[in-house]
Amino acid sequence: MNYQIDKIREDFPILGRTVYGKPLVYLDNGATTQKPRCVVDAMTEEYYNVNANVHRGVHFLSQRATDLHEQSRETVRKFINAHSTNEIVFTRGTTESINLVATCFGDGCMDEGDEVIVSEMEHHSNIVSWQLVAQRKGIKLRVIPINDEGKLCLEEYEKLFNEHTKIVSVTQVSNVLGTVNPVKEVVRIAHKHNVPVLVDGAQSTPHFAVDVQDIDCDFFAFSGHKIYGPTGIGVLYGKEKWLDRIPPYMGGGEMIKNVSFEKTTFNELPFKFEAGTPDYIATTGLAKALDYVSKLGMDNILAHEQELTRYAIEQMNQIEGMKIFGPSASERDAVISFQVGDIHHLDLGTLLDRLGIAIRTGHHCAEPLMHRLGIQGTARASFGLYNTKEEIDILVTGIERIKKMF
Ligand code: 7TS
Repeated sequence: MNYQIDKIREDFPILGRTVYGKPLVYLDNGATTQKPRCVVDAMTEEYYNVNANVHRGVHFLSQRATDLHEQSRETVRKFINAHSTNEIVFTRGTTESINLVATCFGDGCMDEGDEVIVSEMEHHSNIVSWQLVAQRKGIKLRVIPINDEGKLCLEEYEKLFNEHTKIVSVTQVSNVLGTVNPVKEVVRIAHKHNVPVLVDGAQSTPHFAVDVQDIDCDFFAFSGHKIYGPTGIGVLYGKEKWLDRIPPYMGGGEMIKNVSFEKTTFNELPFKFEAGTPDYIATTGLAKALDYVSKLGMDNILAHEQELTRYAIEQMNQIEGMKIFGPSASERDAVISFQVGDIHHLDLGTLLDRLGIAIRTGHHCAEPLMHRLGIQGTARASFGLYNTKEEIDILVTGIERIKKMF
């Protein structure tokens, strides 16, 4: 495999910096990823040379900015293999994408007593958005349990369906356990019951190739900043039949066809869901990021990160008192949540930070999962395409050092 890690790391200026005089070891990629120079450069270039509002001007710059923005939509379409750019809605991120579906599907397709199925391992964004609909409309959340390995119980899932089930909303990869869920099977079962599925792709898209037509999901959400793109931009994919059926999310410019005080008609897809000036600079950055990972090859990124994850689990398991949560190395993505003896995860994170090592600690916005695991929180190392085995060695040595202090 021609994966030149030293060269790749040079694309990310921040990886060259130090923290407290130590080289930065950035292992918090599940929270957000660092940006390659090409992403930042493309955005700066657009601000300096192209900037104008999109979809409205007849003038040169506006047309050029619109072209760039719509080319970015096409780049996203290709990246997840959607059928049409009409199915690609730009949002601020996964959270907004999920809220859009919960709100609009909830308003348009759900009545009191109806049910949404989520799982026990969801991020709060895929729980609370539905709870808000539940409060407004009197719908109920049903929950797919997980087993002790941290995998979805599919037999229990199937039992949750009844005539009130209107939608299923599950994550493709757990941001805590790293579990890669069999979303294709989740969708197949739901469709047997004529129920659509929203897949949360926040933690999958940065790590392996996603094909929404193959998964056959009805909605798919992901964030730009977790896939080496800018903050504040994300994507909602939706099958046209569903985007046509559900009402708009926000009202404003861009999302209308005609407005009068008597009657307003809405714009065609995907603009019906894009009220106001979009972050057209960020869409350019996102497209650059997707081009960047595509050029490296999602399969190469996956192979590199799997190797890192296997190595990390092997090395970390040598540490006495180490407890790693989630499935075996071959069944998980590049995220490792762990506890070491009775050292509090916050102490672990704080002391690792003094060694220049950035990890995340806490409940990871998945409190129901923490309850299921019977814990308050964990330390979490999550890898990206630029991490190395040397960095894992530094993490392991760091943990050993901290253990000696306790
Ligand atoms: N869904 C999953 C599975 C996530 O991991 C996250 C963010 C979100 C949704 C929300 O994404 P956002 O971009 O809209 O914020 N997860 C994390 C994390 O694990 N650490 O920080 C953010």
